[in-house]
This record gives sequence, structure tokens and C-alpha cells, in this order.
Amino acid sequence: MEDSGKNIGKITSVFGKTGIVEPTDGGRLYFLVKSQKLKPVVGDNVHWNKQSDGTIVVTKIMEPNNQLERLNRYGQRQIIASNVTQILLITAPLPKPNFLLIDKFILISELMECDLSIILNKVDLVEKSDHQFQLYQQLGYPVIKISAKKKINLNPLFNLLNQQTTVLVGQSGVGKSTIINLLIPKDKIRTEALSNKNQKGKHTTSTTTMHAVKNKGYLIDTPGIENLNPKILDIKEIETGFREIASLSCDCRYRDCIHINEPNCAVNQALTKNEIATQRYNNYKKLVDGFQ
Ligand SMILES: Nc1nc2c(ncn2[C@@H]2O[C@H](COP(=O)(O)OP(=O)(O)OP(=O)(O)O)[C@@H](O)[C@H]2O)c(=O)[nH]1
Ligand SMILES: [Zn+2]
Repeated sequence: MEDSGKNIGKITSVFGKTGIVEPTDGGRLYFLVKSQKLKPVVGDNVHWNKQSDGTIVVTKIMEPNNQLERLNRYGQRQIIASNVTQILLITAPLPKPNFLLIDKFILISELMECDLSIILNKVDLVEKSDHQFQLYQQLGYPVIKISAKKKINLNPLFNLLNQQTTVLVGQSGVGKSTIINLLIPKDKIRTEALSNKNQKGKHTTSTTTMHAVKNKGYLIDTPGIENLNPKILDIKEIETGFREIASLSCDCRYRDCIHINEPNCAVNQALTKNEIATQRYNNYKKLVDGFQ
């Protein structure tokens, strides 16, 4: 006999067919998925039941607002998390920023309709205050300068997490792990790692985990974040990652103009007048070429 009431919760870890669900009224429970069709990922809001033997079974996954996906080592699409509300794009003076990757992360955030802020880490390594990210600030993406190592300006970063489900993205070596360690107290990471035993007591590891942080925030911790994949269904969607291009698009002669070599293209006209940055346009073009 199953518990007939409908319980709701959020998935915070997944280990194959088991994982951890946080019921809406608090706590953490190990769950099991019985149906082959249900494949929960962290961030999913689900229905669950308690069976007479005490087993918690996830019975339904609610339609997510968005999904974060990456390409695995075989080039296959793999969903990492659902219902992300914010991307923090971590950059640093070293390793040198890869602006194509940065623009791709911005496109991902726009396609997922979530907020994006740029975190300039390792400010302790630079003397001058100007930076290459003013353009992004002008486009409306907040830019915060910090040093995770020297603990400079961390409060604005902490405050960004309030009530958001956040994922940190960025090139290898920019300081993502260092920042995550500041945002999640070490003892908490350890407790969660220790408690990652399934119901048979076997120790398993979750590749992606969602940690509760203060003020109803969640932080998604996942490896391989560099291989995120923008879910582009139509070539015209690529301009959504380029606000300065998208805002001119309505002035192009053709409604389906993709601003490459069409006549009377408002974007190309703006480009010749230096009204949009060549680097951004070139990255737009690379993403368009990559899609075709
Ligand atoms: N100078 C300086 N170094 C930093 C700062 N933050 C992190 N680092 C160093 O940068 C290096 C890379 O940091 P990680 O946190 O491992 O970077 P990551 O982005 O997680 O790298 P991957 O795991 O490869 O994706 C380490 O040696 C850190 O100590 C900072 O604010 N200033
Ligand atoms: Zn155009």
C-alpha cells in the first residue's frame, strides 16, 4: 500500500536511480525511481510517495522552466540540471579570457531565460582598474570584481545567491572551485559527501550536486561545465545572445535576416560605423557558422 497523499520536493542529488529529494516542508530523503521513463536531474521539482516499507519513490517530474545541458565525451547531449535561475560567469586575468566561450555562455543564459552576472576573479593580480568587460556592463550584465584567494569584495557575490538557483561557469583555472568553497562551508560539503550512501549503505558519488545556501538559494556544483551546449533550435535564435544585434534586427530589410551578407542589413551597417563591437559580431558569426 502506498501513501496516497501527493508530496512535493526538489531533487538535490542524483546517483543513477536513487538520490536525494528535499521535501517542500524541509529535510532530506533518499528516493528511488522505479519507472524507466523518469530521469530526474538536480533542480527538478517532483511528486513523491512513501511506500509501506518506508521507501520514497519519485512518481512524477514537473515540467521544468529550463534545462542546462552539456555534450559528454561522445558528443551526446546530457542534461545536467533543471530550473536554473542564474548563471555566474567566472573570468580572470589568467587564464586569458576566451571571449568566444564567454559569448557562448551568455547565449546559453539568454536561451534559458536566466540572469547572468560576470564575476572578474583574481583582481589581486591586476593593478589597473579598467577591464575588457565594460562592453558587457553596457549591455546590461552586472560585473563584479573579486578575489576569492584574497577574499576581496565577497559580499556582493554572496548576496547574488539569495533566492536563486545558481550555476557557476567559466574556463578551467579561473577559480570556480575556490569560489564554491567560499560559498559552501567546508564542513557542509563533507557532511553531504559522507551522507551520500544509498539505502543499501553503498557509497556512491553524485556528479552534480545542488547545495542549499543562505536565503533560500541553491548552488549547483558540477564538473565539465566548459562543455555546456546552447540548445539552439533555429539559427535566428543565436542573436538572442547578442543584445546589440537583436535590438537592430527589426531594422533589417528581411525579417529572417541573419546579418551575414544579406542586403540592407542594419547590423552590418552598424558594424561599418563601429556602433557594435567587431569581436562580438565575429563571435556571433562563428556561432552562426557552427550551427549551419
Ligand atoms: N591570485 C589568485 N589566484 C586565485 C584566485 N582564485 C583562485 N586562484 C587560483 O587559481 C587556480 C585555479 O583555481 P580553481 O578554483 O581550481 O579553478 P577552477 O575554475 O575550479 O578550475 P577547473 O577545476 O580546472 O575548472 C588555483 O591555483 C587557485 O588558487 C584569486 O582570487 N587570486
Ligand atoms: Zn540583418
